[in-house]
Amino acid sequence: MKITEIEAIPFAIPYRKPLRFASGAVHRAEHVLVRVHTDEGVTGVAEAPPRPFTYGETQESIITAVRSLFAPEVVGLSPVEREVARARMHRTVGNPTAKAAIDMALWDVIGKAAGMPVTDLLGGYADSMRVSHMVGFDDTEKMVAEAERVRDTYGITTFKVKVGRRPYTVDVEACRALRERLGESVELYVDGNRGWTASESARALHAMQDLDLTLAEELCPADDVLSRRWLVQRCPIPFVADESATHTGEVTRELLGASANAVSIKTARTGFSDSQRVLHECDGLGVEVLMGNQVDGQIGTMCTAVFGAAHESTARRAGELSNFLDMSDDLLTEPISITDGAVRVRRGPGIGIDIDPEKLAHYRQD
Ligand code: MUC
Ligand code: MG
Repeated sequence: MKITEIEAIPFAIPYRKPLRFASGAVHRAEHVLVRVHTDEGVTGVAEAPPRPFTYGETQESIITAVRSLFAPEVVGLSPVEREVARARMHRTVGNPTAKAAIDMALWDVIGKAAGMPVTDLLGGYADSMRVSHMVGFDDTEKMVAEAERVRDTYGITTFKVKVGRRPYTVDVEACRALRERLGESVELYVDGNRGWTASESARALHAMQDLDLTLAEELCPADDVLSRRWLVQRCPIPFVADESATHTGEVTRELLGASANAVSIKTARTGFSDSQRVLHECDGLGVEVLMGNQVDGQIGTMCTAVFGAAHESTARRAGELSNFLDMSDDLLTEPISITDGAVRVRRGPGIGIDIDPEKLAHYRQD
């Protein structure tokens, strides 16, 4: 089987409610659908979400990278030559979500051709993942109301609270209200998206020490090297590297530099192949991981679930799988459902998703 074409299709779906956080906000899912075609009629799909505030990619840059840089290198290969495709794509630096979408679409082709779910090919550890819901910036009352609604509607009991506002006491108040109103039975952790300095972070952690937070993610910039190390040394809970650890080299630097001691894995930026590299690196070092969300749509969310459920250490924690709930629509023929706080992976071949042609025709922008 040979790869004959790689399509990069821009689409835009509005959010019902934008997600706001310290490094930016997402109002519309202006993503890129990547489709890998083969000479045997098997097609693989994945999506690339542009996040300029994290990776510098835009919808236009992803399309150009796929069409002009990567497709010419990958067309003509067999879909199982993933390492060849990877080596060729990595001659170009950056462009993580464009590379990741091609990698995951290749896995989708391989799964479909083999008649097997990709989650089984990756590891087949579990058939579902517990869901963690991200609560973005808002008035405290609205943040509490959203968490209560998500808990009552979907059975979700793990919440990542966005922090990093100034003064830091605004976020402390929101986290305190969430703990008081949701009770002891929910898990709460925080993500600062580099919004605070290390000293603000230390004061915020001190002010929240009685809230039983389980993780602190990217509270201050990793580039503030010494103060970040200072903070991580004093942090009483695992300090998660997310945007500072976007590939194995950065993971090594952050962990060995004592600037983090847990890692967020995002299939949107490391696909399946490089997510496995990051995971195995963390497993080997005895470092905790969690499955993060790049404000993914349902395609990206299913990719995260497929990878997270496949491995023991990613299935241990709840994965961030619910951002799509705030989108007004999506492209799948069979939408993802969250039941009893969990997303099930599908038993069909490949990633387990099909694109609805009418929805794609409606939302595509080219
Ligand atoms: C997250 O975990 O930070 C927001 C910015 C980004 O890069 O990802 C999202 C969620
Ligand atoms: Mg994060």
